[in-house]
Amino acid sequence: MGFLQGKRALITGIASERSIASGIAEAMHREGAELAFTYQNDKLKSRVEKAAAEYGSDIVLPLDVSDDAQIAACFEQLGQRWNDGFDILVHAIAFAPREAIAGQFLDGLTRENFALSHDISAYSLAALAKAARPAMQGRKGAVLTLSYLGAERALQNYNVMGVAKASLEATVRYLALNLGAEGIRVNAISAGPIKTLAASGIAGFRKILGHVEANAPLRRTVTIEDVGNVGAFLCSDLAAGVTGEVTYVDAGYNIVG
Ligand code: 0WD
Repeated sequence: MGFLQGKRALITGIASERSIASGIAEAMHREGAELAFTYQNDKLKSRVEKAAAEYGSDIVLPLDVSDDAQIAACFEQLGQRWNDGFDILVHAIAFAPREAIAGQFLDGLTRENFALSHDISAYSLAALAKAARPAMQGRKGAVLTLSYLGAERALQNYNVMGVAKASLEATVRYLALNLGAEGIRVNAISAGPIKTLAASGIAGFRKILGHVEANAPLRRTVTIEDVGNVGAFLCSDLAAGVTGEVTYVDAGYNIVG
């Protein structure tokens, strides 16, 4: 029996089969969880429907996190399918305008770029947790999000996304404090670089992959399977004593100088 048997998980952020959310879905499905999915826009709808079908799910809901009405509608529709609640919320969403994640921090900085990056990449975690909260009562719930080393260190090109990830990690801690009394845990995985659609927007990304391969203690980059397995664990009762944490899944890169 898988360690997520009997759990229901809502997975956001699938944009392709290379998405980190796809790796998390795969691991959660393997461990016995029942899955539901969201897609950002019509362009992604059929792709997410196909992924859902592979996991035996026909719960596929639209969700652009920049729109409050869509957030409300998503959880309302989910409640019609899972009317006695659900256990796991996976937030695998981030966005920054391309010009803001290339070159010098100040060159791509505008009030609009800063606000948009924080809105989609950090505020959305709190907004989704707030909307999910009523349905996660009394079930040992777990919320998981994805961060990156740029939250802690000033990395070339990552720029405003690093500032948004710092906000995301602080949001994890405040959510954990707020929701702990309700038995809901909130954690982040800080993943090493993985070639996905979002990552290809970051200038110099290939160079970063090579640098990690050469310098990480494990001398390799991580895969979406590596991240998926740890994500499944963190959202399971095996991790019942862990909340408010940022867990690195990066082949050890963050510990080297
Ligand atoms: O190296 C990497 N790939 C790392 C990614 C290292 C460490 C962390 N992460 C994080 C990302 O910052 C993000 O938070 O992992 C999370 C998932 O990213 P991913 O799997 O690397 O990227 P991708 O497959 O592109 O999925 C992210 C998706 C978007 O894809 P695109 O590329 O189309 O922007 O986030 C979704 C969207 O589908 N997304 C939204 N969903 C709902 N509403 C929105 C939105 N407004 N904006 C983006």
